[in-house]
This record gives sequence, structure tokens and C-alpha cells, in this order.
Amino acid sequence: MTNIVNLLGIKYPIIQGAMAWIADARLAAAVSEAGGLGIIAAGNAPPCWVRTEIRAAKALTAKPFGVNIMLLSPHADDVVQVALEEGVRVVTTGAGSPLKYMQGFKERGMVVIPIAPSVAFAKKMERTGADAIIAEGMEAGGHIGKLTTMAMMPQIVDAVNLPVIAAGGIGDGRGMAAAFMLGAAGVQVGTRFLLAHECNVAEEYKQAIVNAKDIDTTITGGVTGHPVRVIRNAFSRQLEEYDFIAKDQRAEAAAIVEKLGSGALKRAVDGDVAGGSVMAGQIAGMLEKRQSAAEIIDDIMRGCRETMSAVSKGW
Ligand code: TUI
Repeated sequence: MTNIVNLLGIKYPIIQGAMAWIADARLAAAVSEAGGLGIIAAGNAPPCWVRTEIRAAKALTAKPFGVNIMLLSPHADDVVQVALEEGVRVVTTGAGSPLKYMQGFKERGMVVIPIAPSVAFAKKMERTGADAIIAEGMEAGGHIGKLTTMAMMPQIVDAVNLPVIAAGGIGDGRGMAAAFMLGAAGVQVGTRFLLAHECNVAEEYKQAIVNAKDIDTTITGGVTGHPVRVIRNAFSRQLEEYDFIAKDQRAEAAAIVEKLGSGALKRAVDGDVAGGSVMAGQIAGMLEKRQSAAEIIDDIMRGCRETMSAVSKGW
């Protein structure tokens, strides 16, 4: 098992999930300062925003941090250019294939970690020169694939010769320990960092995470081909209507849902948690405590050590 702590130059094998419109320099720097790998989420933001955040993170921490390129973004090409120009050391990619950027990343010695929703995609990424893979199960918040973390992890671990980072459904030390049992080299944690003091999301969004029970997330936008896990609300119910549409009307429905969806995450991030897209993972049901990023990381590491030592004593 390759050690991602050494690969990334961090203390703990915890990567902060890239949450569009949410994961900015402040959150990323706090996670990196605490010994994890903070990630600035480019999402659909314009390249100038990404540059500003990268520079802000550099001012806040001397420790490594990364940038996530969301490949469905119309700004993806320009955001990649910014990451290259700013000397970003680690990129994670989501929602597509980073193939056309790979050569540029590798020429600059960047560590490239694509997010994979399947074995086939993970193998493709290994062939194109990825340094590690994030295997993200459908327990995760936001745009998801079809497989669960539990079923996908060991299959990707067997299929590639790279460190595999588990993501989706991991919110504490037990989840991290379970990921190690499945062959993970580390974990990516998103939803739990929504409750970090350093996370700038609206108070209403944080409260929606605290209030959520185990069954309170749902999957929207299936008709567009980009399913998204959110906390169920008025907006998700509105989108639900388009999931059961006759085959010959699907293209039209997809266009409508696409239109309704654009801007919906930003609305929620700004506090409209009824009319916006409150992206969150299934683990939201368990999350209650507001803590600093450092407290979150310490708690996950302590819980992981406790769980692993209890398990090693037998059952
Ligand atoms: O990307 C994410 N999570 C996201 S992106 C996002 S912004 C957004 N908003 C509305 C619609 C779509 C996106 C919110 N949350 N996670 C990583 C992830 N990557 N999940 C799934 C994938 C993925 C899907 C297909 C990765 C590769 C892929 O490959 C397709 C291909 O090219 O074969």
C-alpha cells in the first residue's frame, strides 16, 4: 500500500472533499494546517476566483493543499491554466475525465488524483498517469455514480496498482477504519467539514446538516445523466416529477431540470435551504457537532485508532 501521507506531504491521510461554492481558501487552509489535505473546489467558479483563493490559501498556510477541477464546468480549461500558473502541487478532478490535461499536469510534476465512480474509470485513469484514485461511492453528496463505497472500494483496490482513497459515507474514525479494512490508503471527507467553524456556508445549510436524519437525502437530476445527492426539500420534490417521465419526453425533461438546477447549489449555500440544492452525503444523519477543522481531524484520527485497536483484539 503506497503511503499517501508521503506522496502528498501531509500528516494524516485525510483529504477534505471538494464542495463547490463552499470549499474556499479558508476551509482548505484550516484542513491543511490541521494535518490533512485541504482542497479548494473550483466548481463552476470563474478562473479569477480560483486564482484569488489559491493565493489566499498560500498566505494562510505553508502546508500542501490542492485544487479540485470540476470537469463539467465551462471554465475547466481556464481553471486548469490557473492551477498550472500558480504552481498548485495537487489536483483532484471530478465529474469527468481529466485526460486532456494530464500531460500538462505531469510535465509540472503535479500529483493528480481523479475521482472515479467505477473500476473501468479507475483503470483508465491509471493508464493515463494518475498518482492515486479517489473511489467515491454513491453515499457521497453532490454528483455521484451508481456504486456504494463498500462494494466499489475492494474492486478498485484489486484493479489498480495505485493508492486508493475511499470517499462517500465516511464521517468519523469508524468509517476511516472501515476504509482501511477495504484496502484504502486514505479517506476523503466532505459533508463533515460543512460543520467546521472555518466553513463559510450559510448557517441555514449547517443547520440542515445537523437536522438531517439517516433517510433524509435523495438523488435528484437522474434524467440529466448527472445524478446529485441532496437533502430532501421543496426543490428536490420539484425535480422528482421529472424522474418518471416517458422515454420520448426525456430530452425535454433533462433540459428543464438542467435549467432548474443551474444556480441551485449557490442558492442553498447562500441560505435558501428550501429552494436550493442542499448537497450532502448520507452520513449527514450522524453529524451534529460544530467544530474547528482541527477538532474534526483529531476526532477522526482518534476514533480510527480506537476502532482499529478494538478490532485487532477480536470480536
Ligand atoms: O464531482 C463530484 N461531485 C460533485 S460535482 C458537483 S457540481 C455539479 N452540479 C450539478 C451537476 C453536476 C455537477 C457537485 N458534486 N464528485 C466526483 C464524481 N466524479 N462523482 C462522479 C464522478 C464521475 C462521473 C463520471 C467521474 C468520472 C466520470 O467519468 C465519465 C467518463 O468520462 O467516463
